[in-house]
Amino acid sequence: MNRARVFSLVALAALVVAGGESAFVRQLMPVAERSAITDTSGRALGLHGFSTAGSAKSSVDGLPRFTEADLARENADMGTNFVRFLISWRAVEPQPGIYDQAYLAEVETRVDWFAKQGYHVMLDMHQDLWGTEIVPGMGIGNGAPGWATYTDGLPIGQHDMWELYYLDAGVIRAFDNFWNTTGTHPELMDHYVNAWKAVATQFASNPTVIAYDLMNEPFGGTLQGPAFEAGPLTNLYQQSLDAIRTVDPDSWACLEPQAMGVNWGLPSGLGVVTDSRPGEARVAFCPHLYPLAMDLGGGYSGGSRDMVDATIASWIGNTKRTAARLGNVPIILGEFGLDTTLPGALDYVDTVYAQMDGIHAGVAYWSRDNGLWGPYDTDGVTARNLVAAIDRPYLRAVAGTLQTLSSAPDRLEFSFTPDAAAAAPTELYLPAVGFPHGAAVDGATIAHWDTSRRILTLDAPGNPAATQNIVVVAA
Ligand code: 9MR
Repeated sequence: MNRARVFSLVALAALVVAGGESAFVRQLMPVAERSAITDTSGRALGLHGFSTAGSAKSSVDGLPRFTEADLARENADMGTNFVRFLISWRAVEPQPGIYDQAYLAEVETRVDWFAKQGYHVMLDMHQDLWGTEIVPGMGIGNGAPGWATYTDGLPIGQHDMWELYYLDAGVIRAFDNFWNTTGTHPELMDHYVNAWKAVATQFASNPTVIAYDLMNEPFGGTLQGPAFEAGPLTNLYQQSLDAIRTVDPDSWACLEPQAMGVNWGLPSGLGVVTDSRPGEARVAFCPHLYPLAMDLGGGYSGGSRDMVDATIASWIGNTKRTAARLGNVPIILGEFGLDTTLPGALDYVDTVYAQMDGIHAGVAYWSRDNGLWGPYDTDGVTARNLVAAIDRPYLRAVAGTLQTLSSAPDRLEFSFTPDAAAAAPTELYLPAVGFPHGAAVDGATIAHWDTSRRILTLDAPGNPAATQNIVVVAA
C-alpha cells in the first residue's frame, strides 16, 4: 500500500471515528456505577501488568519463553501485579475431546510463580488468524488445533503486515466454519466451549486465576460488526460461561469485542451475556486499543498523534458505553502496545495509562516479549525505555468503591467509598523514581511501607461512612 493511500485511509478512519463519537455522545444517558473486579478479601483491584507472552503462540509446548527469574525481574523493575497469560486451544485440546492435562499442569506451575509474588492471573485463549495450520509450517497464525482448521482449499496469500491475512479467503473460511456460518461444522463451537470447561476445571479452586479471557481478538469471517458480535460471538461467550459455571462459580469472564474496528475506536455490538452464578454477575469487558495510525507506523507525533488522540477519545467513550450496556461491567484494557522506538512512543504509553486511570480500567500491555515492543532487549535482561514508562504509581487494591483516580510519576490521588466488609487494607505501589524516600499521605494514615516491594498499606478510615479523599506524594 503506498503511503498517501495509507494516510488517506487513516484520515477516513479518524473521520468515521469522530463522527461516530458525536452521534453516540448525543445518546448518552447517566449510568449506574460500574462494578469492579474484586479479590477474595472483597477489595476492588487495580490491575497492572503484561500479556505474557507472544512467544507461547508458536512454541511446541504452547508455553511462553518466560521463567520464574523473568517474573522476579519484572516485579522488581515495574511492580506489576497482573498478567494476561496466553494459553491456546491447540494445546488444551490437541485431539478432539482429548484434553492435555500435562499442559494444564505446566500452566498451573507458572500460575503458582505468579501466586508467590502476589499477582492475579487472567488466562487468555489466544488466537491470531485462526491457527498454526492455516498455512502449515509457516508460523503465520496461532490458536486453534489443526483438526479444527477447515480452509476448504481456499487461497491464503503472503503479506508483510500480519493483519492482512485476515482478508484471505482461506482464513475467512476457517472462521466461517468455526462460527458455523457455512452450516457444515456445528461441532467446532461445542469443542471450544468444552475446552474452556477443561481449563476452568483445572483452575476453579486456584484463587490466583481470577479471570478467563474467552477469546483473543475475535474475527467473524464473512460476518462482521453487530451481525457477528451480537450473533455467534455472544452465543459462544454465553455457552462458554455457562460451561465454566458448571465447575467454577467465581472466576470472571472477560469478553472481547471483535478486534477489527473496535481496536481503532469504533463501537462494539456485542450482546449481553448473563451469569448464572449466585450473587453478582462476574463478567468484564476487555477490549484492545490499537489506533490505526499507530499500526501503520506513524508513531505518536505530528498528524499521527492527533489521529491517535481522536482514536483514544472515541475508544474511551465507546468502551464506557459498551461496559454500561453489558450491565455496568468492569473494564480491562487487555492489550495495547507498540514498538517503543517510534517517535513519541513513551508519551503514548503515559497517555494510555492516564486515560485508563480515568475509567479505572486494568491494563495488560502487549507484550512481555523481548525486543522492540517489550520491556527488555533480546537478551531478556537489559531494560529498555519501556520499563520506566510502565513503572508508575498505581492503586493495587482498594477497600471499597473507587470514585476517582489520577496519577503522576510522584503523586497518586484517589477517592473511594469504604466497604466495611472488605477484609484487607487499601494498597498502593509507589516506584523508587518518584518516591525515593517513601510517601506522605493526606487523608489517611500509613499502616505499613514495604521498602523493598514498594507497597504502601493504608489504615482503614476512622469514619467508614464518609467518602475518603486521599493524596499521596513523595516524602
Ligand atoms: O506482535 C505480534 C506479531 O509479532 C505477530 O506476528 C502477530 C501475529 O501472531 O501478532 C502480534 O501480536 C498481536 C496479538 O497477538 C493480538 N493483538 C495485536 C498484537 C499486535 O499486533
